[in-house]
Amino acid sequence: MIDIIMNMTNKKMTSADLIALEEKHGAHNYHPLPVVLNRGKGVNVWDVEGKKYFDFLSAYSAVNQGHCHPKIINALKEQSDLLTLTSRAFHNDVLGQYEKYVTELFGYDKILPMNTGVEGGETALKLCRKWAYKVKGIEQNKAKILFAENNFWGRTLAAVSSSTDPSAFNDYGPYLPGFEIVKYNDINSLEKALEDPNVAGFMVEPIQGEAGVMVPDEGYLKKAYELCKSKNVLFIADEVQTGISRTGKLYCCQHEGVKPDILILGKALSGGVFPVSAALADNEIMMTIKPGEHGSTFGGNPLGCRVSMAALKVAVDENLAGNAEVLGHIFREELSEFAKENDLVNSVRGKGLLNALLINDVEESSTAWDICLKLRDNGLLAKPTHGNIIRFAPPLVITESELMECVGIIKKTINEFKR
Ligand code: IF1
Repeated sequence: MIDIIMNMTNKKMTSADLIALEEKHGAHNYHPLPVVLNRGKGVNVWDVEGKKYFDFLSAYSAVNQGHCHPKIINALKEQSDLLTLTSRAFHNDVLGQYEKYVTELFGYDKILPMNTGVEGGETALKLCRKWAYKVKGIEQNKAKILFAENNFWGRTLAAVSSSTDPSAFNDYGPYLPGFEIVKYNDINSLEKALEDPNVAGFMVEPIQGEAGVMVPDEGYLKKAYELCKSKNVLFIADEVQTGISRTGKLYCCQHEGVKPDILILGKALSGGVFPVSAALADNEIMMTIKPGEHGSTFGGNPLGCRVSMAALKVAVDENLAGNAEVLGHIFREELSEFAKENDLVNSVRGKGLLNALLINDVEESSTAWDICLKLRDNGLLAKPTHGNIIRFAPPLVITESELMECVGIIKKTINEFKR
């Protein structure tokens, strides 16, 4: 354990000391739950005072494989002693092997490796525009891309230009043009927007995470995909949060047999050990970008590729999708029953181990936050997505007995909660 010692007093720094450092020296662009973590293993994390917690956020589904999975950490350690970064000015001996493994696993001709989820999204949109002009034949600078209301795909100016959430886009104008909004889970809304021949793509989350784990109607993704195909429009799936076994399949669109034209991955693509993201597509789309037309210093670096290969192998070898499917049903059954007997809980929704609890209060309330503070006191970490919605997303390595222990903590906390 690395003890962080204050030089002057030789005193171990407390959570309060460390929060004060962030307050004084860091931008105030977050409002974290007041807990300071310094260790993680599997489904558990520990704070600097040594208190143990169940992690029910998984860094927003980046730690699907569990904290510090030995196989992923070993890959990181091995490669970090060999070669970490060459840039794409030169080849390295890992990238090609990684690209073969990932494209065969997901069933695509090619992958364009990036780092953060939002870079994966940006890559997908640039591919979509290139394809619009070079393949579909839309007039230059006229291509339109559709997004779903309440989408979230990151914090860049392009991402906030497509957002319908004022807290995401306020004071960041002027916004990128060529983006239009359709209602989520509404085929008629999409059909109407697709009448415009300049539409080149529709980018959508198969389940909207930040919006509050909004699961669309059965068949929505399939119908949306077919509508796009009928209009020669690219169906782009943002699976940064729903991908890598989280919802009970390798990626969420597989529940409806949909193979997106462009698949965006991130977060658990590396098991939360190193920033790795990607856009996957077949040649007609991927080959529209020529050498020098897109990339990134760290994109496809050997360290990230080795880590990502290990993370994907863990997801497959440990059947994390199967575990998520089975335990997700148990979680929703338990909490649905609980909702019937507790008037504070409205309902539970989700797929696999991406779930949310709807609290009987208004969106602007602090109830969900206050419940999360009590959950923290009781040894479980979760965070609200809205004032009345709590997301529950544990690492997919969780066992049934650990899940039932956590269901007990959630029920106990809510039963004892007083507004
Ligand atoms: C924050 C939210 C979740 C994502 C989807 C792309 C990205 C994300 C579906 C971009 C990232 C993160 C960002 C992080 C908190 C978290 C988040 F609350 F912001 F909205 F998960 F819901 N597509 N989501 O969920 O990936 O560039 O961050 O690697 O910004 O606070 P990124």
